[in-house]
Amino acid sequence: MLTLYTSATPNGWKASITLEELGLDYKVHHIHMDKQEQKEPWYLKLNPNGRIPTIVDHDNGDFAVFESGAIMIYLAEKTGRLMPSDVNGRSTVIQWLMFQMGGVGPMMGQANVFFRYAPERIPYAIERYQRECRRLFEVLDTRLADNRYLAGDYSIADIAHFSWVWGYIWSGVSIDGLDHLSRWLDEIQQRDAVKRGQDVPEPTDLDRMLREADQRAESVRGILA
Ligand SMILES: N[C@@H](CCC(=O)N[C@@H](CS)C(=O)NCC(=O)O)C(=O)O
Repeated sequence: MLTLYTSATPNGWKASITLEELGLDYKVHHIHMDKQEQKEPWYLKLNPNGRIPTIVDHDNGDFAVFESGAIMIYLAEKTGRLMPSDVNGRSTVIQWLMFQMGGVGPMMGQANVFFRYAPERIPYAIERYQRECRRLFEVLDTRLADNRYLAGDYSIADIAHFSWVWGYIWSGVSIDGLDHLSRWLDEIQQRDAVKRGQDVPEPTDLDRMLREADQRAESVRGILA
């Protein structure tokens, strides 16, 4: 039995999809980020960075793991699945996982901030992060041209990237012309465990988020006019 502390965000889905794929028994503790629960002292004892996700493994003396990539590696190694144990196979998965942790995740995160949430519209920042996301997507597309999955068999590297790339429209980054990436995205999206994991701790209605964002943009245009 494990506890997952999470919210409905890409980094949270990386942990919940992995737990679902592995069929592990876990309970969900919804961290309400709108109430800043991730900064409360009790939570900082589990995750010094004050962010989601975190897991606590009750079968291992309540061992706590923070950082989504570290959580995925811990769960894969605990079960011996979603990552091979031979040196080269393991390294290949970790390389693509690190590419997500250091590249796709932070860059899409910044694209979201400047494109969706910043109180001031800064075209230089929006273009910089969206262009870098598109470049990173092209790296994934090239890899997927000759490979069904990113690192050998379906692995935590695929789950990590899927959780972020799925929201490309929210980041305002096109995947037009990236046929291999689209094919991979469609395939992973069809997996039952992925669907279940993406509904943790609650379903995300991307269409509604996009409609509401459009309405907000309309009302701002209305005020400015
Ligand atoms: N490198 C961390 C990043 C985690 C992260 O940025 N989580 C976001 C949600 S996706 C968060 O908790 N944001 C709340 C905050 O910054 O206070 C990881 O991969 O676990």
